[in-house]
Amino acid sequence: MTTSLLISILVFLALSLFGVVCNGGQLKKHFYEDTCPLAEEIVRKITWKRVATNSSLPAKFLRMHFHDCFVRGCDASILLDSTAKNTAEKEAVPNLSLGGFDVIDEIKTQLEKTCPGVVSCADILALVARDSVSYQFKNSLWEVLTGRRDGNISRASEAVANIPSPSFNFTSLKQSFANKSLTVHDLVVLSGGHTIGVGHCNFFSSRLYNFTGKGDADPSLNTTYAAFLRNKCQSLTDNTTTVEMDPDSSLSFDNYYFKTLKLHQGLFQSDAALLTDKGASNVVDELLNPEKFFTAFDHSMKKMGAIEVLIGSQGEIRKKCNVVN
Ligand code: HEM
Ligand SMILES: *[C@@H]1O[C@H](CO)[C@@H](O)[C@H](O)[C@H]1NC(C)=O
Ligand SMILES: *[C@@H]1O[C@H](CO)[C@@H](O)[C@H](O)[C@H]1NC(C)=O
Ligand SMILES: *[C@@H]1O[C@H](CO)[C@@H](O)[C@H](O)[C@H]1NC(C)=O
Ligand SMILES: *[C@@H]1O[C@H](CO)[C@@H](O)[C@H](O)[C@H]1NC(C)=O
Ligand SMILES: *[C@@H]1O[C@H](CO)[C@@H](O)[C@H](O)[C@H]1NC(C)=O
Ligand SMILES: *[C@@H]1O[C@H](CO)[C@@H](O)[C@H](O)[C@H]1NC(C)=O
Ligand SMILES: *[C@@H]1O[C@H](CO)[C@@H](O)[C@H](O)[C@H]1NC(C)=O
Ligand SMILES: CC(=O)N[C@H]1CO[C@H](CO)[C@@H](O)[C@@H]1O
Repeated sequence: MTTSLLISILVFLALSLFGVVCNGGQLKKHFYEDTCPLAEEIVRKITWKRVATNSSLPAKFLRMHFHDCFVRGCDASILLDSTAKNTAEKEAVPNLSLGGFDVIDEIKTQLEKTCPGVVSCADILALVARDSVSYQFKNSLWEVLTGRRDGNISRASEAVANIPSPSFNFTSLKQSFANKSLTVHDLVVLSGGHTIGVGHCNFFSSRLYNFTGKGDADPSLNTTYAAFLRNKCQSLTDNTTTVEMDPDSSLSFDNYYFKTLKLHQGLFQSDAALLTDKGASNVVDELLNPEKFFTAFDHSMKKMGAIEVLIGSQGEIRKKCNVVN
């Protein structure tokens, strides 16, 4: 083999590896530049208008995008309604308290007027997640590549199988993320999404009242904070009360989540679990620096937004986001 051939092969391998590691597969920047130039602006305008009057929406959309990507990839399967024959993802227990579907519908209706049949619901959701969270900064917090296409299958059972549970330990969390080609670094960074939004009592109340079945509390939970939470969540069965995941800063996207983790005030076992592994806990320490957190969040969101995406002629462009064509 000639040296130059060997060099070309090495360069090719290095470039492919770079491509896989550094971007979202075959998604692109501004995929709709020619086919629907106003697409991203329309999404942002409507999202910002709605977030301006409803501050709980950014958390809803960030979580919705995560749930979409973890089940059959980011293909808007989370937006599909159940049918007579099929129970859809959005009915699955982990999906409890999803919301904001009406905003997606408003955006889709406008996009179908402007450029019919062009912009996928999967891209709309990825953009809305970014734009809703970014409203606070009037600037895009992370880059969203586009070109996703919509799937036509949505099963509640797959949501249950793929979405990590708040009672997961570190090993199970790591496995769940690895199954989506996400690293421990991504796991810790993306858990930072819990800097906004709320959790229902029943997802963590065993930590307050009956951790090992002996009427005890989780010893890894800050005792002062546990007392505060017991005051909010008065019983093991309370499934209506909600608590801010990042106390006093649950409407602000920042890195305080990692500060609360260090005070042993992570709300779920899955939050507290990030301190139980040396590697993960080192990442927590690194993300106490806000600049590092924002940079890392951009990078990990791009990876999450590229999980098992449909591209090219795969899937379809739905006409309405809640039903297949
Ligand atoms: C690491 C594994 C994760 C687990 C076990 C988990 C679990 C949960 C649970 C149980 C809730 C509360 C839902 C409720 O009571 O209504 C929640 C809320 C939330 N999660 Fe996660 N989550 C995880 C990762 C993520 C990721 C990767 C993101 C996004 C990057 C995210 C974003 C959110 C947001 C924004 C909320 C608040 C939703 C709202 O206010 O309605 N989570 N999560
Ligand atoms: C804000 O949006 C959420 C999710 O759709 C909804 O449950 C809530 O009622 C809305 N709040 C207001 C004030 O419109
Ligand atoms: C791993 O992902 C595949 C799809 O990519 C899914 O079918 C499977 O249930 C997942 N397993 C776990 C343990 O999350
Ligand atoms: C983590 O949870 C899994 C599943 O419940 C269990 O099999 C495993 O033993 C746990 N690992 C540790 C280190 O506790
Ligand atoms: C606590 O857990 C144990 C073992 O699972 C159970 O027998 C007991 O009834 C629980 N206590 C309450 C108050 O639910
Ligand atoms: C909350 O718990 C009650 C009583 O156990 C149950 O009937 C209801 O379906 C639950 N609600 C939700 C939203 O899970
Ligand atoms: C528990 O939280 C309080 C603030 O509420 C903090 O002062 C204390 O250091 C925390 N304890 C631990 C062990 O992190
Ligand atoms: C789902 O989409 C695929 C193309 O991605 C198509 O072959 C299949 O017929 C569709 N199934 C349904 C039920 O629409
Ligand atoms: C928004 C939505 O569809 N939520 C559903 C989540 O799942 C429960 C059942 O566990 C349904 O009752 C909700 O309607």
